[in-house]
Amino acid sequence: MKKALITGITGQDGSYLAEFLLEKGYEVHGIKRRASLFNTQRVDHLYEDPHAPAPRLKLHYGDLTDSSNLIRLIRDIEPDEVYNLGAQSHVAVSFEAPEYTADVDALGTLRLLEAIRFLGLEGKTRFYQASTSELYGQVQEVPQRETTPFHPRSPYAVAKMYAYWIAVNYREAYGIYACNGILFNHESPRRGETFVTRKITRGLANIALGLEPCLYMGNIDALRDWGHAKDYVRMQWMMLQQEAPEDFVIATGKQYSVREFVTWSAAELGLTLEFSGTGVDETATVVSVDGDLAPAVQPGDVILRIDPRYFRPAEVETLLGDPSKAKQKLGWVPEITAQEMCAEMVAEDLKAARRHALLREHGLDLPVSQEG
Ligand code: NDP
Ligand code: GDR
Repeated sequence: MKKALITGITGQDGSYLAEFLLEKGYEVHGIKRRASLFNTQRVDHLYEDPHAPAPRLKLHYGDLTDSSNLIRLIRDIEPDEVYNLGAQSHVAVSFEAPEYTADVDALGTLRLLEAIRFLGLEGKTRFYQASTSELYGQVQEVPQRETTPFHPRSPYAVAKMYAYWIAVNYREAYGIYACNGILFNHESPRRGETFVTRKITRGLANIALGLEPCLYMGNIDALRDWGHAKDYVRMQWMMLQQEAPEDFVIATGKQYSVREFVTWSAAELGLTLEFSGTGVDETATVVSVDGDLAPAVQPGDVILRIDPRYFRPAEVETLLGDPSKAKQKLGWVPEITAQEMCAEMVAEDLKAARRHALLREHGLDLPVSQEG
């Protein structure tokens, strides 16, 4: 039985990848962080009682800032594959916590590679690095492919650039089978609530049921190439099954604006919007309401405003990937469109909003947070 170790198993991608590898018959080990509240919601459905005869999912406490912990885990597990998905992954937060982001995202990657080398596992353990389209930042070529020069635009992207190159370096210097997946934005109903797509689907579902009055957004002109996390974790595994390690761009090759994503999400709730004004004065007003999914909304309601607090000190305005290499060499093509993904996300967030509304009806209210 092959063994995989996933850092970031409690995150969006980690949870889908764990499901995928368990289905493939792997023994899956994951690193979770100690927190004062439970933080394993995304993998709880995969949980197996550790007292069961042979559980195939095992979670270990650890942290990418702790070398001795990483060395001990890799020594004990001797994984065939390490998927380094753990990161402080929020671009805007990286401007607030640049040093911590560098420690986890850049040096954390080095610590894992050093552990593999130090333990003499170069010939056994294959390494996947969660690289990112944020490396392209201020884009030098459209669409972006494996050979496009990097110009990172945030402390997150600069840290990920170090991680990218240290993975390449350990491949060249020590022969470690290390691959970078340069993944463009990918989302799902498990996406963190402060990333833009989830903020929109969750916010509009809450507005539909009267739990929030208005969505406050940053730069809705930003253009992204959005795929579904389920499609993207399949590719993370495929990359490590090749004879020789290589880096791949993973994207859909289609680009939409944040404003378009808002329009699709509203349409899923039966709402037609009109955007008016420019810059910080732009708003979205409801023009018509079809069906009964948004009982709390009336035509004329302003449900989106711009709040400059969500602008970033340096913005990545546009990203569009070219996944041709992944298609040609690995036969990978994304199966879920951005619109289908948006519909799935809205449907899930509407269910959550209904649960919340029901609690409120019974006097058991919870606060609704809208940071991000
Ligand atoms: P998430 O933010 O959902 O998950 C990040 C994971 O990393 C969580 O499990 C988190 O733990 C863990 N983590 C954070 N800090 C540490 C630390 N110090 N030590 C150990 N673990 C830590 O990210 P995604 O699942 O969306 O992304 C996975 C990876 O892919 C990340 O590296 C991200 O930067 C990268 N990426 C993501 C893209 C996307 O569009 N989703 C695109 C390109 C790259 P906890 O649950 O406790 O917070
Ligand atoms: P990104 O994702 O920065 O691309 O990083 P995010 O969803 O946070 O932002 C996408 C774009 O939307 C704009 N935007 C807003 N973003 C947020 N979060 N909140 C808002 O209110 C808002 N309004 C507009 C942003 O300015 C940006 O242009 C994600 C992360 O998953 C990274 O870890 C990953 O590496 C990259 O995708 C690829």
